Amino acid sequence: MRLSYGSRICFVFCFLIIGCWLFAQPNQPGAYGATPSERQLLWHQLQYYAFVHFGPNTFTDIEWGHGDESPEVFNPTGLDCRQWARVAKEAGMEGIIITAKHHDGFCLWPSEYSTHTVRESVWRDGKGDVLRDLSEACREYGLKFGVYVSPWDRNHPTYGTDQYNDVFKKMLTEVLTGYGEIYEVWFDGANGEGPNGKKQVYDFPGFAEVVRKHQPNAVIFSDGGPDIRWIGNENGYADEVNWCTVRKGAFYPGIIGVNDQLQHGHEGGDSWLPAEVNTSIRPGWFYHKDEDDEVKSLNRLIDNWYHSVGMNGNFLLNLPVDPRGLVHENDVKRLQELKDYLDRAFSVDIASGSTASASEVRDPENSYSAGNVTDGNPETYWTTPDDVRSSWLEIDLKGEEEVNAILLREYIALGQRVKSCTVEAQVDDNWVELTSSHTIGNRRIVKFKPTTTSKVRIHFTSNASPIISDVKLYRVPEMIADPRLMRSKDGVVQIWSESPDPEYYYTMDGSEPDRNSTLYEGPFTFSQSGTIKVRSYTEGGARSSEVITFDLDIPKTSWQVLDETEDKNLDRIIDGDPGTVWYGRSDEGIVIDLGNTRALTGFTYLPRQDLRKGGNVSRFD
Ligand code: FUL
Repeated sequence: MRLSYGSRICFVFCFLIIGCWLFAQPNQPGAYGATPSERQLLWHQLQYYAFVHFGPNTFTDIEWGHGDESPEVFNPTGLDCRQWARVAKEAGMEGIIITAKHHDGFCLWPSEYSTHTVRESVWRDGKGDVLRDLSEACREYGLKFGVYVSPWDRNHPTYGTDQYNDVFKKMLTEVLTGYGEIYEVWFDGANGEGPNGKKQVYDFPGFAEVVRKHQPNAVIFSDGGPDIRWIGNENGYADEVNWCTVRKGAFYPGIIGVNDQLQHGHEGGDSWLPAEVNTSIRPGWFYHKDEDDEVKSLNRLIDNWYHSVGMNGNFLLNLPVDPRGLVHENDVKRLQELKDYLDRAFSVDIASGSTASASEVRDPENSYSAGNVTDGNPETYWTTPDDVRSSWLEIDLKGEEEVNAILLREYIALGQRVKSCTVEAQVDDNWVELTSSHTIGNRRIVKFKPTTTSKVRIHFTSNASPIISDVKLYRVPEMIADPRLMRSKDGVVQIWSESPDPEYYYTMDGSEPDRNSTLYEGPFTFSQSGTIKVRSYTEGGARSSEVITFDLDIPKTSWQVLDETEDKNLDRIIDGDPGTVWYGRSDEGIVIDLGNTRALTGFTYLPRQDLRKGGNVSRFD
């Protein structure tokens, strides 16, 4: 074969570039175990983006539409996707994923393959298209655009037959080809009955092929990937052990009973499948007016941030758009408070540019020195010879600084290696332990007690030589913990919090408490239904927490759990104490005698709180 002159020039040029690169990176460490794909690496550069749940449920005030709602219920009075994008951008978010179709089957775009869409609604005389508006707004505000498309469809007449998989692929094709670049496709594993009472056997490999064909750079999310996995809970909590690796085939969309494994991943797993951490800013995914004062507190969102972005995950925070078609003012306010906290916490890296040394350096003549971890460049890294499994890095701040948080990053393009680490500071010539942690992965942020020091040392235990690209140190603001409240079975209310010695002021008439409200002086009896709002004050009133609202329903004074199983712990489910737990077998019923006849319209239950996972009821009668 004879190459043209142009091709030869091109060939020589490529050869030179590769040669220079190899020369610049001699003795480069090899990859360890599973590594991320290009599209996963792009996703790892993100941290925080919005989920938007919007559709007929927004207007019918329910979470799961039945699919038989009239399309006319969908009628936002002032839909403004530019407001959503502006709010997300100002909150520091990097993208928006919209429920293009939820389980009720209603399409937010005028799909040719359904008669249950915006086209059939009265909104904008059936000429509107939410995906068009939102994709354009995202482009205008420099945000990424993603789509949630529910395979479960309680409206489509073909659901439950082979034909439906083709219908779904065609719908997907419309979404993936009509609205520009899409960065993430979110597949919900939920699989219930359709209008004909049948369930669907989903063709997930076929759905993924459609995504790859039309949006090759988009990552596909589901419980089991193929690109991004669910974290195993909807509360917004990853765990200290969070491997990006999993055993091939261990997870698939809709899998149940493995939430614990989803949360932790598998050490040494042969597939790269990192976790996305999702939760809603309110209790529900969709908007409900009666949740306007149940927007998660700033403390709670900060906690979610440290347990997602700070625990090797990306944070997907849901904003339930309201019936006007806007992100509600209360949610906007909270998002701005979170942004303000994050700016105050992370805009100054105290370790930036400081010198660093290490127990060992791979090939000291070349570019793997300890100083790479403080140069602010995530593409440079410190590493050791191949056989090192236990090592340390020391950061010299050149002068005393007060620090209370550390950020660590592994160079994950070459695999996830660190199993655990311990952080120490030199205080009065002694090394004192500040904190310890398990896995690192793409990003780990750990808070510790404010400490004044000039030297910080991190010890690593790893499954292969450690490769660390970043170490940053911060002085993050300390928050006043949210007040907590509990009413015992006999109606006695107690208020407490994790902050030392605050004063609590409360109201029972729905007004916002301040220091003129009732001071909490100890447990008191509250034996009716109603709302108690509490705010804590510290430093003689100079600093205060947010107001936390507690809705207390029917008092349980006359309740009794009928103990048919001799299980002494049954009383724990009505003792009002969120810290006590009752475990039942999944087929066991519980009988509660309310002591008198009452008209009931619903019930709530509180799953186990301490593990931040598990304990959820999946079915009940
Ligand atoms: C779940 C759905 O059933 C909820 O409605 C919501 O969309 C959540 C994000 O995923 O599986």
